[in-house]
Amino acid sequence: MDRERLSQAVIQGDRDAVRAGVREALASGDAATDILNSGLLPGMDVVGQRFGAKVMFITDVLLSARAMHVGLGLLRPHLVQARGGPAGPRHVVVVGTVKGDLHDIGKNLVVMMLESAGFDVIDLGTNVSTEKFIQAIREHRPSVVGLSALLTTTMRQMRQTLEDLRKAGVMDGVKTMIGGAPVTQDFADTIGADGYAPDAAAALARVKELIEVG
Ligand code: B1M
Repeated sequence: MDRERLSQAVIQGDRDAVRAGVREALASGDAATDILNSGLLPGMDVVGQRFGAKVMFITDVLLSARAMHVGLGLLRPHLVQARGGPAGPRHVVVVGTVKGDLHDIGKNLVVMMLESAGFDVIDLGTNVSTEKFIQAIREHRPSVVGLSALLTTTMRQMRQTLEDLRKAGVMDGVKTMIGGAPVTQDFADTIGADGYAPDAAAALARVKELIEVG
């Protein structure tokens, strides 16, 4: 299946076609990153535009998101293949989508990217309360905590979560990174996050930098 048809399968929320398309592309030796970047993600971009323009509705978007999950699930082992990781001590990264926000496709890509570089990732999922972050930080002692948000409303929650984490006194030696479509470097500076990344590849680079700086 060519990339255009794979994008169409995501747009139409056709899980079977996405499954078949990704399998076919992998079987013919295509790189997982290429299938992701030129097939699945452009489809999701169109979904976002059509949803914004009110020509697609929430139920359609859900179907597309589920189809996307099927595709990512198949690509996951290939994207995470390089696991082996940086020399020296293993670093833990705790990641979650903040409270009130259910978007996880981008966060999951960030998780895959970090795992592929050998980080131990504790993925708290979506709609993550501050208490859950605190518990995970106490339990796993991460080097970095990553927050994702896709809604302008939950960007505010990011600020709140960071404030609450600092107040809870669990952030000694723990860096913070934020990301998600509406998030910017300016916003990260405003709320005092240590890092910001616009995409999954940049997220990996940023985590490495944050750990090196110490
Ligand atoms: Co939602 N949604 N949605 N949605 N949705 C958006 C975000 C929206 C922009 C659509 C639109 O209007 N055009 C809009 C937000 C508007 C705004 O806030 N200004 C919106 C809305 C309004 C809503 C609801 C409120 C709709 C409603 O109920 N009326 C509702 C909210 C639910 C909630 O969260 N409480 C809602 C629901 C949903 C679904 C559940 C149907 C579904 C999510 C399913 C899921 O994730 N499991 C969904 C989807 C799929 C989208 C769009 C179409 C696609 C998002 C996506 O997956 N993109 C989205 C439109 C858009 O963004 N253009 C939209 C692909 C993904 C790979 O990109 O997530 O940006 P992204 O991740 C990137 C980077 O941002 C970055 O790296 C990733 C990979 O490169 N990144 C990080 C992400 N997290 C990072 C963390 C990092 C670093 C980088 O460090 C920790």
